[in-house]
Amino acid sequence: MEQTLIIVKPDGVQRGLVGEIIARLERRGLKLVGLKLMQITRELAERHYEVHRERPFFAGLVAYITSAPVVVGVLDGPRAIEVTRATVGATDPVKAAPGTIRGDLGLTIGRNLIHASDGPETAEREIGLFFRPEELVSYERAVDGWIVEE
Ligand code: D4T
Repeated sequence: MEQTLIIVKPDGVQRGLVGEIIARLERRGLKLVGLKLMQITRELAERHYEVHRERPFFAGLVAYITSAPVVVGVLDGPRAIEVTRATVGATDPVKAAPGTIRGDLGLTIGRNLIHASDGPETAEREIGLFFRPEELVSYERAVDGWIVEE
């Protein structure tokens, strides 16, 4: 099993789309093992988006992600990182396929509703940035055998 971090960004929370967005990921069969509402500080935002520090959109990106509360979660499942990215859709909602979260609910890259980790190393790093180990819960669901073959 693999774990990945998602952030329902401020626009998702403000637009009342938290349930809709998380429901789509739950319906795929992914299991929530961590979830919380929080306001991201500037320091945390800068660490999270460290790789984009030199990019022209960095200041706007940090301002946006810290502008209002977000919902952060950790999803667990087989190939959870790739499955989540596919469900989320392309970074730019204009290019995101219909049927994806961004393709159905978003319009512009600067308000693209959700973040999802893009690889195993980033997932581990990002989960560590947003969750303490004791905030993640390990549990089984009765339905698991109907989602993943033994
Ligand atoms: P996140 O990290 O938010 O899940 O987005 P992606 O993984 O899909 O895309 P990314 O890291 O390349 O971009 C991070 C973040 O920056 C915004 N952005 C990006 C932007 O405002 N303008 C741009 O030109 C790019 C490339 C959107 C997502």
